[in-house]
Amino acid sequence: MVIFLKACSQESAHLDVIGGEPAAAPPFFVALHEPGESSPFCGGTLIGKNLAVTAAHCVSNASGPIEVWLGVSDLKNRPEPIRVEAVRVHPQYHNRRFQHDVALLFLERDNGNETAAMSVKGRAEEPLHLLGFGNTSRKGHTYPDQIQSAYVNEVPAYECEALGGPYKFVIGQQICASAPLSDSCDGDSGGPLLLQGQLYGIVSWGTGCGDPTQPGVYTRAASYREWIETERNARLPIEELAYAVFYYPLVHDGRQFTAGYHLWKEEALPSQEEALEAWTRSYRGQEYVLRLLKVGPQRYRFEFRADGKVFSTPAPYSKIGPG
Ligand code: 4AZ
Repeated sequence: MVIFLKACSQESAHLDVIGGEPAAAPPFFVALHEPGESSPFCGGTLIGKNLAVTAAHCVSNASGPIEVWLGVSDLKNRPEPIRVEAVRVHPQYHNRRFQHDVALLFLERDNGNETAAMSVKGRAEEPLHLLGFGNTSRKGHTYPDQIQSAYVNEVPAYECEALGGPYKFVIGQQICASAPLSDSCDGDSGGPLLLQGQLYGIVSWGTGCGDPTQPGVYTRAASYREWIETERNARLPIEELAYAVFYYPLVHDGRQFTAGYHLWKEEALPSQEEALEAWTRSYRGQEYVLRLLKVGPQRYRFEFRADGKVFSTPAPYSKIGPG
């Protein structure tokens, strides 16, 4: 992250988050590193149980295992590393245009750290908060031990596109942001851009660092909510998948549970009364049956039949509706 302090200048006066004050990392800040290394190569954000989001370009060429530190503020005082069990890079990630620069990290554990909510806002009317251990110098390479924090402002998409060059590939699923004295830089990639404490963007790229006429570009987190749910569900154990059919909008393609997605998209979740009956639907020529069984007052069990198999949730659930 590049932050220019102009001693005694008027410009620095309104950048109240800097001034050499070290920041504290929120518990959901994720620092990616190679096992045995003492400094991170990218940032990320914990967004769910054992689940972090980062930039695709951080992990798409990974040649070995990756570990993370959660909530690390000072690299001289690092918490126990956590192993990344699996990486999922967005299938449309374009490594030259930097579009869909998003990837998921499935962690071995998350220590119960607080997770970041994903912002649903489409436009930031207030400054966006950047956090990272990236390069702090515009020309050279200086990497801090203490996490850096700065604020940048969203630049309208049309202005950003009009800059031409690589910026002409900026799409709606991206955010451009700049500030007179602050920017993200190498090493900040994958890390959070927060709006009101919620995940709004993911550090992706920019032309150089610290030139306010060349904004930083961020992956728009809200554009990937569906994809993230799909991937999250794809890793659920099979007994939980029937439950997921009802609770999440998407289920992993290529498995019989694609039917669940169809149901969710095309139909409202059935009311309690209707849901007590089984109903049959056909999806891509395949029939499936969904049943919601009432097993007590406000207690339900889900059953899902497809491909001649029956899956049932192991325990009754008391909640009906999107989780
Ligand atoms: C990078 O190399 C990088 N100024 C990240 C952000 C920006 C530039 C470069 C934005 O990872």
